[in-house]
Amino acid sequence: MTYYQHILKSAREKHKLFAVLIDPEKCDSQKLQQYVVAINAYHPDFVFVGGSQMRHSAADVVATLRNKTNVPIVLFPGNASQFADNADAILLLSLISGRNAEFLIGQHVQAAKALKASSMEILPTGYILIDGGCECATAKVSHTEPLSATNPDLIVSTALAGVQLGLQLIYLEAGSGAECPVSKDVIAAVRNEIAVPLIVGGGIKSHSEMRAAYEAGADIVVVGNALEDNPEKLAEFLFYD
Ligand code: 1GP
Repeated sequence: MTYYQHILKSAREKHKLFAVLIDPEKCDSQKLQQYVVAINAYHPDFVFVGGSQMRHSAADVVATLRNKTNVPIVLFPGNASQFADNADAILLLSLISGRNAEFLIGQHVQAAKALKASSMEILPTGYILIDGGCECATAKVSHTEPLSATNPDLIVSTALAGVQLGLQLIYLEAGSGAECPVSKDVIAAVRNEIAVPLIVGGGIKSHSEMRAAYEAGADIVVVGNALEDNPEKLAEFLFYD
């Protein structure tokens, strides 16, 4: 079964998935070891590796995770220079909330041949940046404006257009470290109109915020910042009821 088939099957069966986001830029070898211990103890469904401001490739982090864990590793690259060919899959993000051609198609052209030569599964993803209450790195780096959280109509139309273009996943992103995660209303409005799996991330700091996202219709929740100081906090997301 491919990773996409697994995601589709889980979504159909309402088995919610959880991804830990590791930003190589913020993660030295000691911190990575702490992540390894927590991942092996609590078994998240995926580890996403990437970040919008990474100056280096993610290959070293991916290699360490591959040696020390069995978790599926998905690249979450901010641009073509972050490409690494040793992950299991890649979220090939097109920033469809913005109008910067570089992040809609430009970086993808740069990475296309290397991606074809790799054996990674490609997950074409419509990436929608939504105002999370503070200026986020993705907006800065991509020189795009997030969509207003108070205009669910535009967010829904953007997600619909992404699906109509053939994108297989929609990622609602409030921005790493967002003050306000994507609201239940926005998630539910998008969920109501699209059938492809829905990823939600940005500013999710607690089990209750995670659960709210799932209840509104998220299939995969992504948490990064909330685990950075203490990866053991993964237990609070995955083993709490
Ligand atoms: C960011 O959606 C992810 O791209 C995760 O955000 O770091 O705020 O959890 P946080």
